[in-house]
Amino acid sequence: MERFVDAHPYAWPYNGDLHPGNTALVVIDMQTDFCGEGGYVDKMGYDISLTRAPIEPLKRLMAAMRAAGYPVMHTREGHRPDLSDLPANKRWRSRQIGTDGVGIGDDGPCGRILVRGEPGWEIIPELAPLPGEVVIDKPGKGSFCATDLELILRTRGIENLLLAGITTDVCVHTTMREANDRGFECLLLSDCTAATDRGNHEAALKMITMQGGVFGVHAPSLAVLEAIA
Ligand code: C5J
Repeated sequence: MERFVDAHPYAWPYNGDLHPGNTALVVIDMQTDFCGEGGYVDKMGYDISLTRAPIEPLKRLMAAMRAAGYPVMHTREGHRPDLSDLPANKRWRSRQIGTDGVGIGDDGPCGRILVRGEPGWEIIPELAPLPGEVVIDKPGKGSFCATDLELILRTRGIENLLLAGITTDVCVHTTMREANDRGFECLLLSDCTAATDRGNHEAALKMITMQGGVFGVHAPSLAVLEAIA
């Protein structure tokens, strides 16, 4: 049976082959550092109500996808405590934002910023992975760079990716582009993603719709819930 999500700019997936055996939800970087009080994004001075907006729709979507048997995977951006995987330019840039010169790897209100094992680096409790769910630790913005995500997806026969999380214009878009280039059929969830700037979120959605869906499609979670019901 063919199954499609009502998405933009085309009904997704392109071939109507959508089932729990070939489709995964990837929830990107829903960590305190990106949406919690005292985390990296908060400390940089951005409005965390924007990056917290996906939490409720994501909770509903994750519950429905788990109930329907779809795999749910998670990513966390972060660095080794010795910072051996933190490029010097990434650290330098992160120290330019805000007033205190504190950036990635330095002490902040939620522990060392974006360092693995620190409180700010943890996925927020509302969206915590269930035991057995795949969690990918990534040092960069994309989820495929320097990780075993592609190997895990290929091993499980995953062809379609539903992408959620934060931020739309940075880690979610980078992951979508990486996945698209690897041949995965991608859908970005418009209400389960957010950016630190509303305009960037909208622009990131628009970019997807160019050239007939240059990286895939976007759709609200309701459209996915209807398709998998
Ligand atoms: C950023 C992310 N924005 N998860 N990371 O630095 O989008």
